[in-house]
Amino acid sequence: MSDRIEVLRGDLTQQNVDAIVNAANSSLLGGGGVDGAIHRAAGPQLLAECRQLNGCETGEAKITQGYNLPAKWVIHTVGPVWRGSSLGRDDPRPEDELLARCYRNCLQLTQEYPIATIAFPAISTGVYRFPKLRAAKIAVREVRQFLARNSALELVLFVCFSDPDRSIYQQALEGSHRAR
Ligand code: AR6
Repeated sequence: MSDRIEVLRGDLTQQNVDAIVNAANSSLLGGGGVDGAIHRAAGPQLLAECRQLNGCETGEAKITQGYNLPAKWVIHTVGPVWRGSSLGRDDPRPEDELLARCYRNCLQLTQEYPIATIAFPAISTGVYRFPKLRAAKIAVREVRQFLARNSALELVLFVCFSDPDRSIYQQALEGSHRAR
């Protein structure tokens, strides 16, 4: 495994990193899941800043301060709603590229701001129903590709909310290792 990728079970809002990523919706005005947890932990100033951003398209990313969070920055991205079958077969789907763009655009912002450490949740895999292993493979592929080109980013954390979710990321990491 790359030294610069770690998987852990935990609460994203408690991570001591430069930036955490929010799995938001296109309004950027809060919601449930990890989005709700981030807004609760960051405090009302986060919502006030988000109101200035005029929303965000699926696959795009926008940055705010972290306010009461340990993280200095929050990168808000909007994952795709999974519209494929519940089996999540391997045929390519438009949602795959949209999810990949979320990771790429969040990672790109680390080059434009003083961000050396970043923590991601499993974007789109909750309310938006993206199949979890499929999403983890896309996340791992995009992060590996970015790290291969960018030495400034020191650490990428995948923060999972449960042990089964953590195992899925381990599987995705091991699979991508074998494929290289
Ligand atoms: N730390 C880490 N992971 C978490 C946390 C947490 N505190 N809370 C939830 N997760 P979701 P989505 C995991 O539904 O699918 C919101 O209402 C969760 O177990 O938060 O992208 C937004 O406003 C799951 O694995 O995001 C949007 O409307 C992952 O985070 C919509 O949900 C993502 O689940 C976005 O849906």
